[in-house]
Amino acid sequence: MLAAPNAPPPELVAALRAARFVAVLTGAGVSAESGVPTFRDAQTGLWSKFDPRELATPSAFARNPKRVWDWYAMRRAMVGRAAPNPAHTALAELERRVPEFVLLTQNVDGLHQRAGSIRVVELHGNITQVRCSREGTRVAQWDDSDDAPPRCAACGAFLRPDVVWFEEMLPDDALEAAEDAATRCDVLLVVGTSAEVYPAAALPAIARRRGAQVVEINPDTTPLTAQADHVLHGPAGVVLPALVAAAWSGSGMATQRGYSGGAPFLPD
Ligand code: BV8
Repeated sequence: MLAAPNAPPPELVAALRAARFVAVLTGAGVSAESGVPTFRDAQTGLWSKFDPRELATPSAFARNPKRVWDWYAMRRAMVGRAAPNPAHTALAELERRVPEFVLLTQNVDGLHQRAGSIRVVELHGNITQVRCSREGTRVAQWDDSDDAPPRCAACGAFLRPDVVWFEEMLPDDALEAAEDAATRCDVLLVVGTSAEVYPAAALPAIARRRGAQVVEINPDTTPLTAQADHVLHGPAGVVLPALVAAAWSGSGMATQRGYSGGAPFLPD
């Protein structure tokens, strides 16, 4: 039973309120409370049932395109049934409270955007999107008939999920935005990730080297725990709303991006 965490440390609350640029790195744990299984959870994790090498690599798709397509179709349906949870909502709220913000996610479920987050960088793509496996062009419509995977209307090649598979490079613009955020942020929140998949797992060390405060939010320990400046052990859906509320509720004026110094913006 995940105990309610203690109140966030006051020095962290102060750092968050004073931050000019807050960056957030999320993993599957932030969607766990939405019923989307994580990867590594021993029982419920996707990787406890399926071998990533057999499903999330270009060679797996080449070997058995139908198996890979069906697996992603199953996950796409699961994500379609899920809804953002209070962790997603709190991050959308945080974005509205700080002068500069970016959310770097390893998740392909699109739940951050559905919760109202705007500045989201999808490091590993988005499972609700599909593209031609040869030309790379995204397609909006495709029929999920049993002759899976469907083929590209232009060149006849198989369509594939618009995600980054293992042994595939991340999109340049996403990687650039991530490295820029890690080097310029004052605070980096690392939420719900086991910090084992690279290059995403290298971002906290970059931020720390540049003097940012690194905060881990996770019920368990990870390879990052020992290096983090603050560790909040608990479920993101409980810890994040508490942290945002502690930083901005009842404490008078809060900054609001685009806030132009008129009548003070009072938190609701
Ligand atoms: C690449 C999309 C060049 C698809 C994904 C350096 C060292 C070692 C290996 C490498 C290296 N550099 C590159 C590699 C290889 C590889 C890699 O990192 N391998 C790992 C396994 C060691 N990286 C790559 O292949 C990358 N590409 O490097 O290209 C190249 C070219 C040729 C050959 C080599 C390299 C591409 C990586 C992206 C792969 N695509 N996803 C899909 O989704 O199907 S990765 C996928 O798995 C996710 O996106 C995510 O990144 C990762 C899962 O991690 P998490 O999200 O953290 O989830 P996990 O379940 O592990 O953990 C959940 C956490 O949440 C836990 O800590 C748990 O305690 C916590 N939690 C649970 N409940 C809650 C919670 N937290 C808060 N609240 C809760 N309620």
